[in-house]
Amino acid sequence: MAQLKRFTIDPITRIEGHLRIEVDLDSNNVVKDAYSSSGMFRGIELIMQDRDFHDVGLFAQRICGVCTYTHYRVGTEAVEAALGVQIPTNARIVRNLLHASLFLHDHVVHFYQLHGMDWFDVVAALSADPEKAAAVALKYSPTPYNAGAGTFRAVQERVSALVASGELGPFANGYWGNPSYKLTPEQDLIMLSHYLDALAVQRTLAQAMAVFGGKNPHPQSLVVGGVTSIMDIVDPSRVAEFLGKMQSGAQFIQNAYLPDIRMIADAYIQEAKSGEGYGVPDFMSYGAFPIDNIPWPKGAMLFPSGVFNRNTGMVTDLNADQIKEDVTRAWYQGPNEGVYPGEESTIPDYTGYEADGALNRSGKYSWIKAPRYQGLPMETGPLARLLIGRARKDPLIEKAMTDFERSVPRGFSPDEWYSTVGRTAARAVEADIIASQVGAWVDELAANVGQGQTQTYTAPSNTSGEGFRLLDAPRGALGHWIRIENGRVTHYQAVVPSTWNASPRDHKGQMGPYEASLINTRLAVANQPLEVLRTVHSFDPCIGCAVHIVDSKGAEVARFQVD
Ligand code: NFE
Ligand code: MG
Repeated sequence: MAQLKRFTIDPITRIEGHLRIEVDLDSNNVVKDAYSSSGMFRGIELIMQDRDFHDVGLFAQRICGVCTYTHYRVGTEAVEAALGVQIPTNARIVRNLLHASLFLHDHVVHFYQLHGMDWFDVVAALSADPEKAAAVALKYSPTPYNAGAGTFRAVQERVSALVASGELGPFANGYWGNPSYKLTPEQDLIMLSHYLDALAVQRTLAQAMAVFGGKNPHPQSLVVGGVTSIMDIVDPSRVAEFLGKMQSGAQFIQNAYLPDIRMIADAYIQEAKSGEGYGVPDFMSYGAFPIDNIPWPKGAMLFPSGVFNRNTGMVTDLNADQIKEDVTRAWYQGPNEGVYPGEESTIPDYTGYEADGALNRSGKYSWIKAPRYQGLPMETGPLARLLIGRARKDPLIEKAMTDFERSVPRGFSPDEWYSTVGRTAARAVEADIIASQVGAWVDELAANVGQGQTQTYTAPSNTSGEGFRLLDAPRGALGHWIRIENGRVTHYQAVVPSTWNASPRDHKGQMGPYEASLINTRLAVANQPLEVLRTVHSFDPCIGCAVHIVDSKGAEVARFQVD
């Protein structure tokens, strides 16, 4: 067998945190082996020790600067689960509205700012015909977003000036001209123009969060037992302000994001049909957006929970007992088969790199643990949520997926979801589903308030207990486990979406989802790993979340024990 070539991308950019991907290429530049590693260590779970339970959400929220609110919510709800607190309906709705603003913000920023340039060629966009581009935009939406020839010409002038100055700014270091870019120059120009529009849209969505959350990022209106947004929910002008900002985000999703994904699905037909970027066959969701007050997992959710296997087509109910974190190949101590997060410790065991700087492929090689469900790696995130919703015959999700499949001019078969194109499309479809619910949730809130139900908070009556909260974040399945004794935290463990997806191998040698998804990917140009980046980015990696414990020098880290 011919010698494989090692190719290292470190760091992966346009993500949160520090991620390294090492792949082996054969002589045709096809990926034959892949390793995903984080070189970053943090300590939020450890910081939680001995804190007053009221502070858990605020500390947990600092796990990440991107999905801030989600750790705030799940940390707070873990406390509520441990103490047996039932929050009032208004609090559940406000928490969902805040979550909706986070999901829409994250998905828009991800597709354009973090992932867009894996799909579109900025330099080629400059040679497009603006009149033709305006006509092309009409092929993907009857009402395309800010897509007139004049707008496109202005975008070209703006970006050309940047290129002429030699200061490419956000467009520096791209693989411009790579043959793996499949859009026409006119399609590139539409994407470039919406990339710039998205910068304003994300600001509006961040402002939406601040209406009920007080500020963004890191909102501050959740407390154990409910929310403190009482002044905002009884003031129709505040509710209208939130709704207006969310509706303007929804319009962008309808008229830019979804149409642009249709365009990509159209152009990247070969990548979608061949399943490029498909990784593991198992998909998991804890569910998201509870729409009744019945405790998890029995209550109804906008996105139902479950575990789905592509090969059998079967969806099964989740059993939290089946979650374990395997650290055989991660820089921690622990037994081979892993430990349930409710019992798990975080004991660093840093063993370093090979002498030539490569990952230690026979030993430990990442700060990211390897969560497994029933011993299996799971892909989690928007694609998992859609596949599980479809398998559970959820009418809203089924309709949204079918509508998308039909809306791609060349058609889009159900098998094509199992690809990088599909994973990216799923995020847009999900954003549209969420946006479509916001009006009804706001109406429900207004109806409650109109009937005099203004309660937003239930005081906790216990100070000790044990529990967990499983709820999906934008990137997938998020769990926080907690034990509280006499008002103080004695155990904390978070198992986060990017930990599932970016996980290293486990004691059985099973690859994590990023790793598995890269196998057989072919690079069009040997030293330009565009296709690898595209697939890794399609998961929307967040390494701050994934490790939640930073050794900035890569040197020996102090040892500490939780429990
Ligand atoms: Ni830091 Fe997060 C989300 C969580 S991680 S972005 O979504 O939890 O994967
Ligand atoms: Mg953890």
